[in-house]
Amino acid sequence: MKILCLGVGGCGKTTFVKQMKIIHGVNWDPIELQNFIKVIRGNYISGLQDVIEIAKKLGKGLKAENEDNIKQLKDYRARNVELGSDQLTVLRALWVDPVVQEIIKEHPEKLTITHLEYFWNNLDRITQDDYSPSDEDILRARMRTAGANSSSICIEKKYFEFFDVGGQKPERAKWQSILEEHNFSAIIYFVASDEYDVEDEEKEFDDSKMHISRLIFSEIVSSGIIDLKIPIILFLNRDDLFEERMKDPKGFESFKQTFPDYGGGADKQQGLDYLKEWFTSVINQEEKHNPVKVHYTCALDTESLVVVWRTVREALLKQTLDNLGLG
Ligand SMILES: Nc1nc2c(ncn2[C@@H]2O[C@H](COP(=O)(O)OP(=O)(O)OP(=O)(O)O)[C@@H](O)[C@H]2O)c(=O)[nH]1
Ligand SMILES: [Mg+2]
Repeated sequence: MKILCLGVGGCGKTTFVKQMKIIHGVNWDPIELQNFIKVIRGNYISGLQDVIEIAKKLGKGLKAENEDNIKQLKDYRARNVELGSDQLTVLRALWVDPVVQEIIKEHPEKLTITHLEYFWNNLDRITQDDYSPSDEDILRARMRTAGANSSSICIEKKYFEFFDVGGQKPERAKWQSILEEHNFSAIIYFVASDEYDVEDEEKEFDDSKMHISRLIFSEIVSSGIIDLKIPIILFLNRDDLFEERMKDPKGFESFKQTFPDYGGGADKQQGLDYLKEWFTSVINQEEKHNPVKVHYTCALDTESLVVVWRTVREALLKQTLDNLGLG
């Protein structure tokens, strides 16, 4: 069974596939582990570079004594720089700057490295010479996917092949040919539910990332390039981050501003139910579209994903039998 994971950048496709490997006992090979170490250490660099950019856009200046540190940080390349004592001195000085802390606390939705604070809280462990990343570190590491990666995982004696594609704009241009080349049994469409008001990073439209995500979802369900029988599963993912934002009065206010007709409260379930309706309303029921099921997910939470995946897998197996007339 080939399953295609789609969704705009940062919505959790790669994290989900990592979870599938963790849940089904696939071991990370030494090369993969080395790569994760590089990615995680690079996340400190790109995460802080990103915070400095956000500060600039918001017109907030860091302390004058950090001017030189900012210059140094600019020259670091996330994929190549070692986190040696010189670099750590620069990073630590910037990290404790009040403006950096303010952005981390007040504008978490603007950060492209979602788990920057988690990594900082684990800095001593992660910078040790004999550091080996835990599953949690691996799940929280952020690296944009380029192209398509396929992972074949044996689940209860059946092979499932997960196709994880890049979701940033230049990557999306490749989706059509991937769809045409392969015979997918199902598509999982991911949405970062917490990103309802996040600006589109590619500045393609004035709309938020979530509006673009819905537009793309609507194109997929009505494009005609997907066999009408292929089930589409919508994951309203990052529901833990969505809950945090709804609990925060500023986050809730912004939700109401983004969706003026929302009549519910500052509640995770009500908010997600609204988003589910909003996304699925693009499906034209008249046209006998692909069956669409919706799940609220947290791709970091292994236990809850075991349950979600079991439901998805059973539905897919049933659908396959139905399509063969054996259901
Ligand atoms: N808290 C939380 N973080 C999540 C969740 N899902 C993904 N993330 C984090 O969000 C970031 C982006 O996730 P990825 O899986 O890399 O996103 P992607 O869809 O593969 O993005 P592209 O490869 O750019 O298309 C990572 O740092 C993940 O750890 C979730 O449900 N909850
Ligand atoms: Mg990815």
